[in-house]
Amino acid sequence: MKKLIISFLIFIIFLACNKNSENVLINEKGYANLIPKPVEVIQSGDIFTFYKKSKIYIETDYQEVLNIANSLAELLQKPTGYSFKIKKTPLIKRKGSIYLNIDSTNTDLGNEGYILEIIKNKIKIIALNPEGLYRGIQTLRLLLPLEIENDSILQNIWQIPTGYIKDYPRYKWRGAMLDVARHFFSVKDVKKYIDLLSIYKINRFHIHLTDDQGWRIEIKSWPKLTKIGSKSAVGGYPGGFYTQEEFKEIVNYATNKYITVIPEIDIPGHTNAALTSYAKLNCDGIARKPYYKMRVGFSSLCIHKNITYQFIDDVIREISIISPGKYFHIGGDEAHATTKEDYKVFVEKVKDILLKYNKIMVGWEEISQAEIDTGSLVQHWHSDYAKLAAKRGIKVIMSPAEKAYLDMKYDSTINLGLLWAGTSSIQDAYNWDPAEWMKEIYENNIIGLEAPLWSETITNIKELEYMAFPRVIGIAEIGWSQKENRNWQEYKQRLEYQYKRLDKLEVNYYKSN
Ligand code: TNX
Repeated sequence: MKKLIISFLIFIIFLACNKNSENVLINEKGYANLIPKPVEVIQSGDIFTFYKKSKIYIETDYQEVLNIANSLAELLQKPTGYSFKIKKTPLIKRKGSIYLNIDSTNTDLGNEGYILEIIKNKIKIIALNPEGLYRGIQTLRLLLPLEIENDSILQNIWQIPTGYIKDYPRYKWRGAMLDVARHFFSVKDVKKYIDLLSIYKINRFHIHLTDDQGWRIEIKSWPKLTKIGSKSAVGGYPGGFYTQEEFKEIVNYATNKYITVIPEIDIPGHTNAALTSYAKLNCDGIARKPYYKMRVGFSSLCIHKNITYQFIDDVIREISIISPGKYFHIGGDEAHATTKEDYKVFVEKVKDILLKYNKIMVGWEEISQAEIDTGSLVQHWHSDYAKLAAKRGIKVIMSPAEKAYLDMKYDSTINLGLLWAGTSSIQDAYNWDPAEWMKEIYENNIIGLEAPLWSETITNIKELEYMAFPRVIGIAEIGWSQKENRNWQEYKQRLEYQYKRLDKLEVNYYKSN
C-alpha cells in the first residue's frame, strides 16, 4: 500500500513538472541584451521564480518608494495574475519576492544609480534615492519575459535568470524633445511616448509648445493664444492645445516615471502664432496671418515694447505654476528677424523674468551670444555658438542635428522626415560621442544629450514612433552607458533583441535591412 501511494505521488509530481515545464516563461538572453548597457553585469547561472504569493517588501517609510512599489506591482500583476501585495517590513519571509530599499551608504551610485541582485529566492533593488530604484526597475523589466508586456493574464511560470547588476548613468541629462507646435499630439500620444522613453531610462522630456505654426498651451491671461493661435498647424492640419489641467496631467505622468518636463516657449522668433493672436505684440500693431508652411525665421516679438515683457512674464508665470521642474526653455533659435543687438537685449530681459520665477534658463545655442548666467544651459544643434558658452563655464546639452535629430530621414528613400542635416541611419544616431563631437567642448562642459523630434512632416503617433524608434534607444544608451562599454557591432545585436519588446508594445518602429 505504502509503495502504491509513493508511486502515485511520484506520478502526480511528474505530471505537475511536465505541465509546468511547458509553460515556463524566461528571458534567457536578457542580461546580454540590456539597453542601456549597465556598468557592471554578472549572470550567475541560477533561476529565480515568482509564486502566486510573491510580495514586494519595502523597508522605508518614503511615500515615493511606496508609489514605486505600486507601479511595479501594477506591471507584474496584469500578465501574471498574482497579487504582489506590498509589505512594509525588512524581513523577506516569502520566497519569490522583491525587496526595494533606499541605502544611504551607497553614495557611489549617485542620484539615479542602483544595484539589482537576483538570487534564487529573491530580488533586491537598492539605491540611494527613489529615482535610482525606478531606474533599476526598468532594468528588471527588460530582464523579465517579453510576455510581461501582455495586457491579459497568462497562466505560466514566470522566471528570471539570476545575476547581479551595478549601474549608474554617465550623463545627468538624457532627453527627448517633441515638437507639438508644427503638428499637435494628444495627451494620450504624449503619454505613450513618455512610457516608451522611460523604459530606456530617458529622464528629460522637453516639449516644444509654441512656434510660427501654432500655440499649444492655454494661458489664462492671454486667452486668444489658444482661441486663435492654436487653430493652425503645418499643411492646414487641425491644430490643438493642452488646457492647463491637461498639461499638468502630462507633467504628473512624467514625474511618476522620474522624467522632468521642460516646457519650451520659443521666443523672440518662431512666434507667428502669438503675433496672429494679438495685434499689440507686433511692432506695427497689425495682427499677422496664420501660417501653415514650414520655412521659418521671419517672425519676431517686438523687442522694444513693454507689452512684450508683460506677455512673457504672464506666460512664464502661468506655466511655472503647472510645471514644477527647475528648467524653462526659451527657444531663442533662428531669430533672423531680430537684429543681433536687439536679440541680446531681449535674452537678458527674459533672463530676469526667469530669475523672478526661480527657473533655470535653457535655450538653443544662439542664446550663448547674450550675457546669460553660468547656471543656464545651452543646447547645441548645428553651429559653433555653444563654444562661447562652454568657454564661460556654461553647460551644454548636445543635440547635433546630424546625429541626434529624430526628424532627419533614415535614408533618402523614406517619405517622412527632412534632409537639411543629411540622413541619419540607426548606426549614425548611435555611433558618435557627445564629448568628441565638437572641438573645445569636452566631457566636463557637457551635461548630457537630447534627441529632438521636430514635427513638420509627422502628423500622428505611428509616424512619431517610426521616426523615434529605434534611434532614440541609441541616444538613451549614449546618455546612460559608459563610453568604453559602447560598440556598434555589439549594440546592433542587442537592439535586434529589443525589437521583440517593441513589437509587444505595438511600436511602429523603423527596421533597416
Ligand atoms: C531647425 S533646431 C529648427 C526647427 C526645425 C528643425 C527641423 C532648431 C533649434 N530649429 O525650427 O523644426 O530645424 O529639423
